[in-house]
Amino acid sequence: MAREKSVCVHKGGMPVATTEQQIKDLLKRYDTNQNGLLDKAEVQRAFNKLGSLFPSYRAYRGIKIADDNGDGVVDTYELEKLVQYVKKQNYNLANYKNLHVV
Ligand SMILES: [Ca+2]
Ligand SMILES: [Ca+2]
Repeated sequence: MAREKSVCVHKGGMPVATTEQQIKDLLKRYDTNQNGLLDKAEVQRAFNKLGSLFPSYRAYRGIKIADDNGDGVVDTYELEKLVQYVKKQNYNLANYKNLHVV
C-alpha cells in the first residue's frame, strides 16, 4: 500500500496559513461556467463559501477593485488583485465554514 497521495489534507485544529495560491485555486473553482472569467455571481458564491457575512457586498467591492478594464468581470490578470482583496479579509481557508470575519 505504498500509493502516494498528491493532495495533503490537514485535519484537526492545526492552523494553516491562507496562501495566495489557495485563494486563487478557490476562486478559480467558482468559475462555474468555466469561461476563464469571474462574474459577480461567481465571486459572490466564493465569498459565501469563505464565510463572509456580506458576500454580495464583498463580491461588488472585490470586482470593483480588481476590474482594471471595467468590463464587470475578473479575468486571469485581474484575479491577482482579487486574491489580494480576499487576503486582506483574513479568511482562514482551513476552517472557512465556521469563520466569520467582518
Ligand atoms: Ca465564469
Ligand atoms: Ca475585467
